[in-house]
Amino acid sequence: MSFLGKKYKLATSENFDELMKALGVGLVTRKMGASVSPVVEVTKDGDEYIMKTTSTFKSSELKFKPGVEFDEETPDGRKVKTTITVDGDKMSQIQKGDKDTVIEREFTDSEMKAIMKVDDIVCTRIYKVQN
Ligand code: ACD
Repeated sequence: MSFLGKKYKLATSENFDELMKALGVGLVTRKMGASVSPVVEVTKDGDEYIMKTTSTFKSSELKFKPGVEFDEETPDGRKVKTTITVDGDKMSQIQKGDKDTVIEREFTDSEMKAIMKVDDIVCTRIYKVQN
């Protein structure tokens, strides 16, 4: 779990606008969302994980136990039922709502790769460890 406590900052992003469109996100939020480079940090407290995503536009903090469904409000304001599982350095997040979304994250010592899927849209975002 060497990724715990590391800060990963967005470096590259593909198809994020298409993904947001598929989720019904409006133009202004899409433009703002596309313009920021969020920083993701995961920590652990007992058997609970805390995933903080911070940006100048929106930030979020998810507290979860692996495999236990919880209520999440997405950065664009949708209410979804979320389950996150952890397998070594991989995390799989499933958001159930009007549109189901899957976010697969893989952490290494130097980067984190997030693959987000909605309908037939695949968005890939790569984050680099911040020094
Ligand atoms: C990230 C971005 C996380 C994006 C999460 C869900 C995608 C769905 C909709 C995005 C809606 C609006 C975009 C607004 C802000 C983007 C930054 C969000 C930070 C919490 O993990 O890189």
